[in-house]
Amino acid sequence: MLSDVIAALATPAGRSALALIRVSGEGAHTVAGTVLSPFQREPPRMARRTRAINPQTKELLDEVLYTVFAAPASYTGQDLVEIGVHGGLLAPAEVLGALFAAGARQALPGEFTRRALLNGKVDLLQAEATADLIDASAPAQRRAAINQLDRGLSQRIDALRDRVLALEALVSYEIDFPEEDSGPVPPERIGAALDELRAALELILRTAGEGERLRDGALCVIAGIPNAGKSSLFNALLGVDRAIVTEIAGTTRDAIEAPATCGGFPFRLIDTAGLTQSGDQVERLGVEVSRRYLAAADVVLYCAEAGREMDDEERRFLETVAAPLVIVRTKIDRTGERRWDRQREVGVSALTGEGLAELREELARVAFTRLSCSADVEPVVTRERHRVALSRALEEVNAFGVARERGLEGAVAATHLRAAVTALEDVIGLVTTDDVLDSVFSTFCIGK
Ligand SMILES: Nc1nc2c(ncn2[C@@H]2O[C@H](COP(=O)(O)OP(=O)(O)OP(=O)(O)O)[C@@H](O)[C@H]2O)c(=O)[nH]1
Ligand SMILES: [Mg+2]
Repeated sequence: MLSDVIAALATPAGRSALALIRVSGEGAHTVAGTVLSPFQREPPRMARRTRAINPQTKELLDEVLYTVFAAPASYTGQDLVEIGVHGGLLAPAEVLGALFAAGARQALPGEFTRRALLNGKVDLLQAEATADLIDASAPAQRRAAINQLDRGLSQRIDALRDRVLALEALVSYEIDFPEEDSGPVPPERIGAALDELRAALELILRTAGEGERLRDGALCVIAGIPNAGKSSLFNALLGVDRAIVTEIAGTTRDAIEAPATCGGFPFRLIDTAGLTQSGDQVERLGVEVSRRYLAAADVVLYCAEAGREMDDEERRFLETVAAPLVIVRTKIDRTGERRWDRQREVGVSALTGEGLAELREELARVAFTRLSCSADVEPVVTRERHRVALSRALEEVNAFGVARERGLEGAVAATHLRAAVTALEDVIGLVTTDDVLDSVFSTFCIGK
């Protein structure tokens, strides 16, 4: 299964100038050679022009450009052929169909990259970064993905693993010479190495919150009393009229979600029903939904009209908000309403667009404090999978410290370091079980 010949369209289906088909596996050259005529394996990595022919009917399907790669020097590490065909719906489908007739089978989502991983061409972090790069919609997501693809995060994890291995070596030295009172390794040295390791693990784990937010988009909930201008602001930030706006209080009944990019960072904007103690049942349900979103928010954008004093109820509400808060003064275009606390509040007009750029920057600063400050891209932990494994490594390192303090036998304490190494190797994917791979690759597109 890991070496049979697979083929897939690597570009999206639809009207386009060109499309790319990939064929990989043991015998990929033979399969391609059945369809492409003339076909030449040598020298590899050279683009050549040829004709794609249906092997059964001998019908000419397309004029194509192909490149042969010989194992292990290819994306998958296997024999591979890339065929550039004309785009559109038919030419790629006909050539692909001919390849299937010649013995290839349709590749599963992510199967090319999965083979690359199994053949040691990329590690699991790089494979994940490939998918992240394809899915990136905000510039910051692309920067993080390309950094991870370039082994930024992998190198960081490698370095942590080296630290644990070094500590393991120090400890094993101690185990080998138990009779020497202080041992050949001063205990302070082990203590210092342990502290450094712990600090390094904590440092990378601290990037997890923003890192995961960077992949999923920060949940930004727009709240405020009815008619405050929430839906208008939501539409203005999106640049399209998604939510209905009227002068009637209680227009929005349900939460509406839409993705948006602010200051280069990804957000999931939620427009909500105005917070009120309404008697209307539908409206009450809407308010209930708003409260649930508020509990999960990464940042709350609170709207209040400029020039209007907030009442006690609003103030009480603001005190209950757990997430970082951005207070927005809306409708600043209205004459005589240009008063607001410029130190702590952002004034905007959905009508004229004034203040929107500042608001976007403020949102990025609040939801991505660390990432928006570090000009160069530091590797960040972008998935729950990484965070869980790194936390496990930290727990084991801490358990090692406790075992030493309690004076446990060196060999027993050292088992925790072994477990920490395993946890770090899980992050990079050195030894990865099929179900982990299945869950990573299930989200890939076909042809990657
Ligand atoms: N002049 C001006 N009017 C605005 C602005 N933003 C909103 N409005 C008006 O204020 C009214 C309410 O706006 P909405 O965006 O529906 O307010 P909301 O907070 O979503 O209201 P509910 O969904 O009912 O809670 C509408 O009549 C809008 O046209 C603005 O920036 N300037
Ligand atoms: Mg509304």
